[in-house]
Amino acid sequence: MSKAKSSRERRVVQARVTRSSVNLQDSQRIKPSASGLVNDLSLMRVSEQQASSTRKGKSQKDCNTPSTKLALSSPSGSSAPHGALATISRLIKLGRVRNIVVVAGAGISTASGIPDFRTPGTGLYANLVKYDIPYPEAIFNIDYFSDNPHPFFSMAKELYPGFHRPNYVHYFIRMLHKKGLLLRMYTQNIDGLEKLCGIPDDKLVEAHGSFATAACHLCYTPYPAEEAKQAIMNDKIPICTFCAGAVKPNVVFFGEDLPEKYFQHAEDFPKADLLMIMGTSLKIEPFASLVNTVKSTVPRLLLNRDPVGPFERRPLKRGDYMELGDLVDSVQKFADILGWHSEIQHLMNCHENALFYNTDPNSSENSDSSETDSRISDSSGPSN
Ligand code: CNA
Repeated sequence: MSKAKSSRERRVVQARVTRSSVNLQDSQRIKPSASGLVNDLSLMRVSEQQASSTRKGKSQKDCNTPSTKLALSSPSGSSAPHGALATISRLIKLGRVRNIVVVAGAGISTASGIPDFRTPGTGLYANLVKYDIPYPEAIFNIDYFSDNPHPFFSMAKELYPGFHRPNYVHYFIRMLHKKGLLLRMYTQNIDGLEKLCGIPDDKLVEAHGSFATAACHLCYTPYPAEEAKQAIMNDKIPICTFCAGAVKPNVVFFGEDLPEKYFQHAEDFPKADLLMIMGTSLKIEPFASLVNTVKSTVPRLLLNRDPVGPFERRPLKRGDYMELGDLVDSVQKFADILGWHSEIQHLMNCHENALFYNTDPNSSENSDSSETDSRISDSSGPSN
């Protein structure tokens, strides 16, 4: 009883920030400081960038647009790459960026075979008939779960870590860490692929929880995660031994408190010198509004199929950049410009092989360079 109570009390004492599907307005960003990265560099003009984004938006499937060709050919060719990725790469190469905060969503995992929520046709929301629920959000609604946990459990069976592999995008983020550039990654994903690709715990905030632990949804009494998984995989409902409520993995539902670690954002975002937003529709609060809490002088780069959140406004805010299209394509292009592509490929191959053969992934990956930590390493400038 006391265990359950103290867990519940902790949740109440901590700021009452709960997950909600309502997207707030693009709130005011923190006041600009006198100097900042945006002012430091001769950044590409916003109008030029938007023209380029609009062109790409119109012909996302056409990989042969002149700007794409130029950016792809330039690392080894004579023309200097231009566009959002080239501008941000320049900042990184100049050593102007050392504390990157990554904000990510389901779009970074679609290349791993996990559907997102909102992509028309393939997203979970478009394929809800099999879960037999009255409206899409019901699957993550705690009251609905209380009445009928089956829809969530049948979706959970597909999302449980172990069935999917991280993709190039995850390893790109891992490379940011390896280069000593990642301050923190804030993910909405519950698939565990960030951890699986080797992003360390202290660099990761799983804002919407994970399957790593489980508890009763009523009294919060902890329950062994592995036992919960076994029950769910066998189409059974894990039952709380204390109050007989249904147990669920500690994935945050609408109306539930976010994990304590999420509140680290209050320190991280003001420290960021680049915000990268990847594969999210920025529709779920309070997470979505985090992107408005970096200093206004800090560049924000959106990598997504379509413009979302503050990137929907026209004209774009100064210092906002976006590369629209498939994430793996965009990230590979980014890695090409940075000169990191083969290093990421190597890291990915070594790590995946080691996981496959069940050996220590870190021994082979770090044979040619050691992993760094941006908070303790000063001298680890980006290499390319
Ligand atoms: P969402 O609302 O489905 O948005 C995903 C965004 O990513 C959309 O804007 C898509 O256009 C974009 N996108 C998808 N695939 C690609 C791609 N290959 N290239 C470029 N862009 C792409 O999902 P959000 O993450 O914004 O919503 C947050 C929810 C989703 C979280 O609470 C998660 O728990 C939940 N979710 C997580 C997973 C997972 O863990 N993998 C899967 C499905 C849903």
